[in-house]
Amino acid sequence: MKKYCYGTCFLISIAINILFSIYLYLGGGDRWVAKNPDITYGSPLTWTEKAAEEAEAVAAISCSGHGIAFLDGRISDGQPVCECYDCYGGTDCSELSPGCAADADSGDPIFLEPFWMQNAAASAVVIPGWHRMSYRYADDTLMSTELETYIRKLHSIVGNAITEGRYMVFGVGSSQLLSAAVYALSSENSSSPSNVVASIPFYPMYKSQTVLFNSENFQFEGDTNSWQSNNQTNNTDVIEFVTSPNNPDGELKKSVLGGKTIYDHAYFWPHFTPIPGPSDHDLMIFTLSKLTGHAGTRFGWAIIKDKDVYEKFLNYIFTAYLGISKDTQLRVLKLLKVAIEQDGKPLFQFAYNKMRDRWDRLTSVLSKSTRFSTQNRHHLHCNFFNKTRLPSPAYVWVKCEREEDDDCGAVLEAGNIISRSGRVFSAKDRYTRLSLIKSQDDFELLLKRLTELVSLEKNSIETM
Ligand SMILES: Cc1ncc(COP(=O)(O)O)c(C=O)c1O
Ligand SMILES: *[C@@H]1O[C@H](CO)[C@@H](O)[C@H](O)[C@H]1NC(C)=O
Ligand SMILES: *[C@@H]1O[C@H](CO)[C@@H](O)[C@H](O)[C@H]1NC(C)=O
Ligand SMILES: *[C@@H]1O[C@H](CO)[C@@H](O)[C@H](O)[C@H]1NC(C)=O
Ligand SMILES: CC(=O)N[C@H]1CO[C@H](CO)[C@@H](O)[C@@H]1O
Repeated sequence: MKKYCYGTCFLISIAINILFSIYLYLGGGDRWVAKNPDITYGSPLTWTEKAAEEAEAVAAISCSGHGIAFLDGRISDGQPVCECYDCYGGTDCSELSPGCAADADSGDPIFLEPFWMQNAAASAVVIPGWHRMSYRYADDTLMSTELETYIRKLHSIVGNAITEGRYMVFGVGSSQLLSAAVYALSSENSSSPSNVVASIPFYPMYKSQTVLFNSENFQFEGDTNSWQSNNQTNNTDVIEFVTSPNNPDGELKKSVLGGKTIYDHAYFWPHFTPIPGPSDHDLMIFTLSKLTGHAGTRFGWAIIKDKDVYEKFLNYIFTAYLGISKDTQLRVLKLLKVAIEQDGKPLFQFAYNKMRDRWDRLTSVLSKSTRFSTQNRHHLHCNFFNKTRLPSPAYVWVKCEREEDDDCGAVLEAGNIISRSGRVFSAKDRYTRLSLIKSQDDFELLLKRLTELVSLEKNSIETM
């Protein structure tokens, strides 16, 4: 009996192996090898194996959840060291320094890091040594057509911008496109420069770039509303920046002057605001930085209606920079493929939940305060989530209510919180900005310090 079985079982086993091999050979095994339907893999990995091992080895270095090791980080004992988040130290980032200040200053979008760790397999990309060495793509452009297609797809899924029949230009972050836009909208050879304006409080880069480029064709003129009230003639040439939602206060804004306008939509994503409908302006600028959180990748895009303006954009990007990195474009393509999975639900739900949770916890702390107030938030219908919801802006625009607290940043600093003062945004120092888009550790520490500050208020009332 036993011998009989050995023989038959052996034959059956061989038969199964043969059938399985034929199945794999015919491509049926792809579903085990990769989920990506675009690409079929026939043979085992050869030259990517070492790179993959290297990438996984560095990702496996434990930094206690309070830091990350990177392949291009500083090396110690032959391997990259942990780079710890603020206030954490030690070789594995496990030591929290007591009394460390909560730094809510920068707009570094680290809050999305956990999403990309959860989507590690889908978002990793391998770059061969010979990847796109040319200045140009095969169609003789500086921009990936495939990437452009994905950006248009993304906007149509989110419903936040009209892209049909519009031109698109890529830039090194949206920062490069902001200055390209001023150049493209300014009047050449005119007797007086175009006036660049923005509504206070505004993102300071508009002013600093315009000042830095110091052109004969444009100059920074300050606040839109005071410009409007002081300049009553119609024949002056103005370029208006409209940031919507606004940095620092999160407000959805519209053009005041209705002339040449640059819509900066860096934060016009469901993470931060209800999407009431698609933006349909002549010139709209978006950035990867606040969409997927990859500020370090330096990628942004402009959506342009007018052909002449588009050509001036291309001229600017070509003449000043010869286009943007092809490596960046490959990486962005991979990230956007993940972003549009399941019609964007995983990414946008993650980002919105995170922002909403932070706002809920923050407003619960600040509701006990009479000393600090924040911007008002109003319910709006969000087409993307198909529900009415509050905005959950990237920043809290804090106002110090006490007469004597006219330097709100200094008040927070005394409470061991670093913020960005109103003056940076050409506003009053009675206001200051707190970032809610940094790491979870940064947020937890910020909340702890704010709670301490607010409880001091209560004690002082009780002792009065
Ligand atoms: C309103 C606004 N626009 C543009 C940018 C620039 O972003 P990036 O150059 O990373 O695209 C920022 C960055 O914080 C911003 O807040
Ligand atoms: C501006 O002047 C330069 C040189 O005089 C000329 O080549 C260019 O075409 C002019 N541009 C416009 C928009 O008139
Ligand atoms: C500006 O132009 C508009 C329409 O062209 C006109 O209605 C308005 O009165 C003008 N304003 C001034 C101050 O000239
Ligand atoms: C949006 O929600 C409403 C009610 O909540 C529902 O009737 C409607 O079908 C939904 N629309 C879409 C496009 O899902
Ligand atoms: C041309 C003109 O009248 N420009 C004035 C517009 O208003 C600003 C103040 O906001 C003045 O400084 C300009 O001289």
